[in-house]
Amino acid sequence: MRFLTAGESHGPELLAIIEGLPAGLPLTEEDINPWLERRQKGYGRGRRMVIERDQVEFRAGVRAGRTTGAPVALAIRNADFRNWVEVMDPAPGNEPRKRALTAPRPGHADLSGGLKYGHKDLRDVLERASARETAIRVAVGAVAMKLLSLLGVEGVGYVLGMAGVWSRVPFSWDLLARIEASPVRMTDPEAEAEVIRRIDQAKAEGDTLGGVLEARFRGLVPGLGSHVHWDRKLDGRLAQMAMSIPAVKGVEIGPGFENAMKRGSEVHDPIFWSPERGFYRETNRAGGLEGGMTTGEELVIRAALKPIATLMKPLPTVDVLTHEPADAARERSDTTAVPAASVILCALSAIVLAQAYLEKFGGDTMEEIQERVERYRERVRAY
Ligand code: EPS
Repeated sequence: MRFLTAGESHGPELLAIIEGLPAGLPLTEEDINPWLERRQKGYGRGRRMVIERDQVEFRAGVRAGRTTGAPVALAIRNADFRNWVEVMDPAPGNEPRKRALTAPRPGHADLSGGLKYGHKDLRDVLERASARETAIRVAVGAVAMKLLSLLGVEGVGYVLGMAGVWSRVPFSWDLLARIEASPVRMTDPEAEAEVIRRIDQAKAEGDTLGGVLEARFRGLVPGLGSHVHWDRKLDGRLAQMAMSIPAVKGVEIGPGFENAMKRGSEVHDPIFWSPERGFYRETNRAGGLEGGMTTGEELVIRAALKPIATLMKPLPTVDVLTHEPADAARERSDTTAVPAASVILCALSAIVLAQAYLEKFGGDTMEEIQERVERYRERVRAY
């Protein structure tokens, strides 16, 4: 399964084409829209999220509530486009550019993208670099989640810490409703209250905030990915996907960085066997991956999100036309998007996991894949 996306933040719509899905995957807009809604939420978002009501539209590959095996094309319209028709017009004209951006924001793609592609209106960079693109990738992730759910896999994304405040309530699958109800997707109500206070404060001061996100999956079979070649290692592929989320600057599997300072005897998860469970672990400090393959324990992937690069109290920069010192551009922006990023991390990780399932179990129909997974589960139980 592979996919591409297209679309600008203020263009007419965002698009994705997914190729390689099996036929017979039940799929409706209602499998996707709740993920889009979740991604839009989160305390600290800006006015743009009031304008948008992200809804997916099927453009190809789905008939009568099921995939046909043909490429699936998805679209999400940008409601804000109506305010940007002239600025985003693909026809020649619009010169000098309206709403041109010439003061690159430190920490954004503006300057590197401008240098690389030779743009002096940095809007040509930022429109595509914008995290708006993650809306359509989350739609692809929701399709992947649907496929995984039919194979017995569940996933969730939440926030471990943000704005300098760590959650002190460890994750449990019993807390899913609490996470969904939390405006910052945290398990800990006390931490949540302090985070909200700090978001209000940062907003008032024209500043932005980052945080640490975690995605978890349970129900995965062992042996997804492979140890045999570098580009088949699942941890590497998950890390690449996580790093592709705008503003992510660090990734770990389970408590990867914490483990690095401990002894092996404190880190590795002893192996047990029982007739009911087969092989299992009582700890999961490996985060569900060994040798680039799933162990069958929960998969835990973490990512560090830097604070958003658009500051209302701007940082110093240099104008790319005049070469004079300037204040960095002040596009409308979020104070923080950490809660949304946790939803994105989960959805995008699901794409990698769905790909790993399709590679291992192949098949042109959903039924074939389900049969193969079931047979493999039996083999693993009997091993
Ligand atoms: C973004 C800037 C803001 C965010 C946007 C990402 O958009 P705008 O400039 O239109 O206010 O709201 O995020 C989204 C639109 C979204 O759907 O997540 C940026 O520059 O990255």
